[in-house]
Amino acid sequence: MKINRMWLHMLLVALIANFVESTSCSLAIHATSDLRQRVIGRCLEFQANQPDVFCQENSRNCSFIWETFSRGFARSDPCHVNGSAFHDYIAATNHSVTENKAIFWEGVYGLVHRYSNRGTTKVTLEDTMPGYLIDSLSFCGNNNTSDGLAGENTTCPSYRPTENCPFSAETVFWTTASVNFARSAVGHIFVMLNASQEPIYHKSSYFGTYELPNLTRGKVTKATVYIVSATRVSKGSLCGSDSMMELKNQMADKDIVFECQENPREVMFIYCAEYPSTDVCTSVLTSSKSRLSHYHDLYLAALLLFTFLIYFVILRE
Ligand SMILES: *[C@@H]1O[C@H](CO)[C@@H](O)[C@H](O)[C@H]1NC(C)=O
Ligand SMILES: *[C@@H]1O[C@H](CO)[C@@H](O)[C@H](O)[C@H]1NC(C)=O
Ligand SMILES: *[C@@H]1O[C@H](CO)[C@@H](O)[C@H](O)[C@H]1NC(C)=O
Ligand SMILES: *[C@@H]1O[C@H](CO)[C@@H](O)[C@H](O)[C@H]1NC(C)=O
Ligand SMILES: *[C@@H]1O[C@H](CO)[C@@H](O)[C@H](O)[C@H]1NC(C)=O
Ligand SMILES: *[C@@H]1O[C@H](CO)[C@@H](O)[C@H](O)[C@H]1NC(C)=O
Ligand SMILES: *[C@@H]1O[C@H](CO)[C@@H](O)[C@H](O)[C@H]1NC(C)=O
Ligand SMILES: CC(=O)N[C@H]1CO[C@H](CO)[C@@H](O)[C@@H]1O
Repeated sequence: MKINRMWLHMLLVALIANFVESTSCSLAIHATSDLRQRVIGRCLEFQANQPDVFCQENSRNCSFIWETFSRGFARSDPCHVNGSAFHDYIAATNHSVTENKAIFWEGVYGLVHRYSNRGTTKVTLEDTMPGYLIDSLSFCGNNNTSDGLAGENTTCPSYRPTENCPFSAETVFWTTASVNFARSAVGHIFVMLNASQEPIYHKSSYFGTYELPNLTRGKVTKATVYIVSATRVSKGSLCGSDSMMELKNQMADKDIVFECQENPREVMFIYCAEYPSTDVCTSVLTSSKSRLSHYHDLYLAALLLFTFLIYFVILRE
């Protein structure tokens, strides 16, 4: 689940193809090295950060979790991993998702995770245990190694399914995790989408294919879509697009109330902290500045009034 990174990597790969041999550590498309240590380390860290949830009695066994994960794809054909390969892993890591906090997304990897703030503001799949442990890792099976896992010098197929590689370990993992996350969503859900994707909502996206169909009717009551655009938009131009109408209808089929917001302030403040000079940010920042100077004017007026009052009191005495 890292579309922006994927593009970045493709660009990087194209740019530095000549240096591949000497810079293997920068290439995420290679199988992640020290996979076991990293998954177990993340597992310990995830639980340590939430002592109230994963207290002594409820703590999960990270070695066991690693075994359920690696067993899923060890020694298997890199492009035809069994569809139930990660069921044990999901069962071992699964937990409930806080009501009204689940946020789904497409094409906004960096922004949605800065916004969700590790599950504080909202909860993405990558903020839950099943997703957190595996986020941005690259992995696949290999029959030539002692543990059956691809080593750091092997390239693993991406999570994006292709015709020749429809069921890579990463594809099967993220589809299974996405389906499970959607089933765990309760109450008011959120969906962050990227205005530069055409169409903004696509039925064949991860969200459209694995998540939306698995939202539970009656359990999920309302959906708010946040559309993020780097340029200013006239009100309704994105929310009124055909693909949003299609999404609204699909939600209605599940009795989910649909709401759509273009460049919502709470998201744009996060976005603009990183990209202050983009077109949309200059307007967001200007409007908050003018409000500030408005307060400043009020303050000056109050100060002036106060001075006059003091002046009259002193004059009278
Ligand atoms: C944790 O799981 C591992 C692997 O399955 C097992 O060997 C170990 O005994 C378990 N530890 C505890 C404390 O249950
Ligand atoms: C790997 O080896 C196992 C056991 O020998 C075999 O069952 C499996 O088909 C092999 N997988 C691949 C992808 O060759
Ligand atoms: C996939 O795994 C399930 C459960 O382990 C098993 O019943 C099924 O036969 C497997 N399918 C294939 C094609 O190997
Ligand atoms: C995971 O947890 C959610 C919420 O508690 C539940 O709805 C779902 O059925 C669970 N899935 C599995 C595979 O245990
Ligand atoms: C939206 O997608 C475009 C094109 O892929 C990308 O350049 C941009 O960074 C994305 N926006 C966000 C907020 O991630
Ligand atoms: C495993 O080894 C065989 C024989 O040396 C080789 O043909 C094959 O490409 C290797 N597979 C991987 C995934 O490295
Ligand atoms: C990967 O390749 C590098 C450079 O060729 C080599 O030093 C290293 O031992 C290889 N690692 C593995 C696990 O084969
Ligand atoms: C209950 C339900 O609709 N499950 C669906 C979840 O998503 C997968 C993948 O699209 C479907 O195959 C299931 O039928």
